[in-house]
Amino acid sequence: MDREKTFIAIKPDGVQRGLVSEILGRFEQKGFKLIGLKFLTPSRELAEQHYGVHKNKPFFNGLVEFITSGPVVAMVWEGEGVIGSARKLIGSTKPLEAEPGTIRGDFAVNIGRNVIHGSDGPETASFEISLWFKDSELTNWTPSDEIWRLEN
Ligand code: D4T
Repeated sequence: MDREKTFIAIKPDGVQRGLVSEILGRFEQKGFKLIGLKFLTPSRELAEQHYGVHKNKPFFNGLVEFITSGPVVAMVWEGEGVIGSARKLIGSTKPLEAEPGTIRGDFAVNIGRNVIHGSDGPETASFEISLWFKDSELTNWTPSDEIWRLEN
């Protein structure tokens, strides 16, 4: 399987609730590689672009208000199958339907406060990565224990 990249964001509720280290740890422990990380309060323009596909949905304005309401941890993670695997680690969009053991299953109850975002496919991932990060903000590096996690 190809090495993929995905965009992950800890939303303002996850930051405010002190869940940053817990969430980062789950991705690290799984074995994915962090290649981009920033902490920012998104502008309205960035939020509207990020959630552009939901522009005509009734929850769009509330969603943009929420995501711009405070700091967000924006990340790019790399690894084999990372896009789908991250969605599994995150769990269902509706936290009450998310399995225990997933991030939303363990830490959320409400769809409008579901703690974390993850790209839902390869095209979305490349769109979101280029929306939130410049190429120069992504770091290519080799973790020293990589041979113990990847056969080749
Ligand atoms: P994100 O994009 O935040 O990772 O969520 P998902 O990929 O899991 O889910 P989504 O695109 O369907 O929804 C985007 C975002 O909108 C919020 N939302 C969604 C909401 O507040 N009310 C709603 O009724 C829906 C469907 C939650 C996630």
